[in-house]
Amino acid sequence: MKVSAIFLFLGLLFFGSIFVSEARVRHATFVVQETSYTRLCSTKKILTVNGDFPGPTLYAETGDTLIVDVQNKGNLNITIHWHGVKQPRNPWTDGPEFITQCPIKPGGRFSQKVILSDEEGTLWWHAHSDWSRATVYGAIVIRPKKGTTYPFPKPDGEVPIILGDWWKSDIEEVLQEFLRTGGDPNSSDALTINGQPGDLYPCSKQDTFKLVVDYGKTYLLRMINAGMNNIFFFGITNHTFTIVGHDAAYAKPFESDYITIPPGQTLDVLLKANQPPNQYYMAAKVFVGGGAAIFDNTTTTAILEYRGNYTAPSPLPLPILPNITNSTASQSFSGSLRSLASAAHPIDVPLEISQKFLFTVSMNSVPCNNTVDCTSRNNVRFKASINNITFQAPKIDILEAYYRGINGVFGDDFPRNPPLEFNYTGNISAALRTPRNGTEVRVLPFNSTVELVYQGTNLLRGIEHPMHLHGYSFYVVGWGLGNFNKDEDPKNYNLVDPPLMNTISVPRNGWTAIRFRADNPGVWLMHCHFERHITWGMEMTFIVRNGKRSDQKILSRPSDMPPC
Ligand SMILES: *[C@@H]1O[C@H](CO)[C@@H](O)[C@H](O)[C@H]1NC(C)=O
Ligand SMILES: *[C@@H]1O[C@H](CO)[C@@H](O)[C@H](O)[C@H]1NC(C)=O
Ligand SMILES: *[C@@H]1O[C@H](CO)[C@@H](O)[C@H](O)[C@H]1NC(C)=O
Ligand SMILES: *[C@@H]1O[C@H](CO)[C@@H](O)[C@H](O)[C@H]1NC(C)=O
Ligand SMILES: *[C@@H]1O[C@H](CO)[C@@H](O)[C@H](O)[C@H]1NC(C)=O
Ligand SMILES: *[C@@H]1O[C@H](CO)[C@@H](O)[C@H](O)[C@H]1NC(C)=O
Ligand SMILES: *[C@@H]1O[C@H](CO)[C@@H](O)[C@H](O)[C@H]1NC(C)=O
Ligand SMILES: *[C@@H]1O[C@H](CO)[C@@H](O)[C@H](O)[C@H]1NC(C)=O
Ligand SMILES: *[C@@H]1O[C@H](CO)[C@@H](O)[C@H](O)[C@H]1NC(C)=O
Ligand SMILES: *[C@@H]1O[C@H](CO)[C@@H](O)[C@H](O)[C@H]1NC(C)=O
Ligand SMILES: *[C@@H]1O[C@H](CO)[C@@H](O)[C@H](O)[C@H]1NC(C)=O
Ligand SMILES: *[C@@H]1O[C@H](CO)[C@@H](O)[C@H](O)[C@H]1NC(C)=O
Ligand SMILES: [Cu+2]
Repeated sequence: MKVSAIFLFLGLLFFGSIFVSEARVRHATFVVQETSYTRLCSTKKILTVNGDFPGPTLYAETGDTLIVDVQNKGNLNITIHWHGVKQPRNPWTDGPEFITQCPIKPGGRFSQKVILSDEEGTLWWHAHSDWSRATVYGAIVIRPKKGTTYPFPKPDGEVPIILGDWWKSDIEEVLQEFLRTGGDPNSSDALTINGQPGDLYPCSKQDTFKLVVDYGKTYLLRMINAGMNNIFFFGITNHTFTIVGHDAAYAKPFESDYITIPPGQTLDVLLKANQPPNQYYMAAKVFVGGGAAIFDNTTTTAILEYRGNYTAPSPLPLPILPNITNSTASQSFSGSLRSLASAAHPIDVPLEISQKFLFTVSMNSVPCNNTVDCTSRNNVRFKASINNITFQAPKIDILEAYYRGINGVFGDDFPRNPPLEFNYTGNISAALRTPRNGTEVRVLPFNSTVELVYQGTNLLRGIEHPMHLHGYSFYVVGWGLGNFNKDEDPKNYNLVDPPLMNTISVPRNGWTAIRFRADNPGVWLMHCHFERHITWGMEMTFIVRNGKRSDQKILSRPSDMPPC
């Protein structure tokens, strides 16, 4: 009896690991609604999913499909984006408003298919309409499917650590004021870890996020920067991290006392609980290379608590993080990311390039007539651009217009190169600062191989830009400071183990080169992940054409697409 039961059990394990590896379909319901939350001693209503802040974590295994029934019971138009999910052939439910769909209006709903393929690790979802993503976000955890394993010892525990920010005011009011004045938006009043500011802020001690660990065990921290406008430094007092993944791809492990994480990016980080049992601070603060901009100069904390019998010091010492303007620290961390590039996790970086682009990413200004709001800025409003085009959102989404052949919604002439060559990172004449408006896309043939160099400029002022591409991950093959040199810099590209990312921070007054194969047909947004920059117009769209075979074409349009 006993023996046969054990055999049955082993048999199940055996078959389980060999045969039950087919991708599964999982279902979830997201009800977008207004919910009261108290932070920093005051209560306000925020938009949430299912009443949770941060929102629910979606769990999946590699290759699964999730079907999320999104219901808008809030008071604003909303869309939801699955950040870093490639959605093969399925731009329909990618989420960016007026790019792949019109927003879900209050009372409306949209059943969104989230098709995972080779992503493994940590991704996240967030609103992609107005500034709702300030509170509408959550983690996507993608574990190895049955029969496969992590390329490192299985951690004893895992936890999403989501960095964010909090405004005392309603985020919609912050946005409206920002749109009206044309200046910088108000900075946040607090930074957050898993939705909590932590005990350095008023009225926040008791709800500070706490991670309880056992001495000797290893924990996988699934780090996500869901912040609106800032790159973060993060660390834990007396502990060293081992970085093992980024943007749902595996990394060559390396150690660091701190991490740098731009908005949009994720990092998988192993934490060994190998210090004397005690309480330790986790802390995050912003990194601002650009200097002059308004930013939140506070520190958010959470507590790493070992199980045991001890008296914690009071106050707890903070981790030593690079100071707020330390670009070297930011760049040397990001520059340490490498693909695992092993037999089990090979890379596939395009070597022959068929489509080459140089895109300037710039801060701009336009004349402003409004003497009330603009005088303090010499009568200008801030804007941003890619190749000197400030994106204008269309009234009908680009995907719909493309699919149905509706003319006049977008142009297909997004410039391959900057319209004007100048010393991008030098002292630039103010006369060049005014961009032009446009709703231009760049069409890519199916399966073309793309190299895109982002060139930061010093047009209004130099600043980092965390650039994010929908529908793809890309290899970051090079970066540097100053102007990209098309003859010299490619000689130093890393084509051996470049990191596979969906978001990469272009250094201030520097450049970053990425490569990808355009094998996912669809309409895919590319933009800076600083929310103020996307609002100022730092975005453009790629349309990747269908291939010849039936399995290389965009899937058919879901019948419940939200109407425009
Ligand atoms: C933005 O900050 C200014 C200055 O502190 C304040 O007067 C204003 O009310 C703030 N706006 C919002 C929407 O919070
Ligand atoms: C943390 O490290 C510092 C410096 O090495 C040391 O003085 C301190 O005792 C450590 N804290 C704990 C709780 O071990
Ligand atoms: C940020 O805050 C720290 C600590 O309060 C202070 O020393 C520093 O001068 C501030 N930096 C800026 C740029 O305001
Ligand atoms: C914790 O340690 C203190 C001091 O060493 C001791 O008095 C106490 O009994 C211990 N408590 C437990 C639950 O072990
Ligand atoms: C950061 O480091 C630089 C160089 O050491 C220093 O000039 C600056 O004052 C520091 N800033 C802060 C906020 O500590
Ligand atoms: C910047 O950070 C790096 C790495 O943490 C450190 O070695 C360097 O001294 C820091 N530089 C400044 C100016 O603070
Ligand atoms: C400023 O406003 C005036 C009147 O409203 C208008 O005639 C003028 O063209 C405007 N100038 C600019 C640069 O927009
Ligand atoms: C571009 O401007 C930078 C900063 O002013 C300067 O160092 C550099 O020499 C200039 N490059 C060219 C090619 O003029
Ligand atoms: C951008 O385009 C505008 C309008 O054509 C032009 O005035 C400006 O000089 C251009 N700036 C750059 C950097 O190309
Ligand atoms: C660009 O668009 C903005 C906002 O839609 C508008 O106010 C501005 O006049 C436009 N500029 C040009 C040069 O068309
Ligand atoms: C894409 O192009 C490569 C050559 O660059 C070729 O080997 C591959 O078969 C093509 N893939 C598809 C799906 O057409
Ligand atoms: C919601 O979106 C629709 C377009 O789909 C637009 O007509 C409407 O004005 C928007 N409502 C708000 C409150 O922004
Ligand atoms: Cu930007």
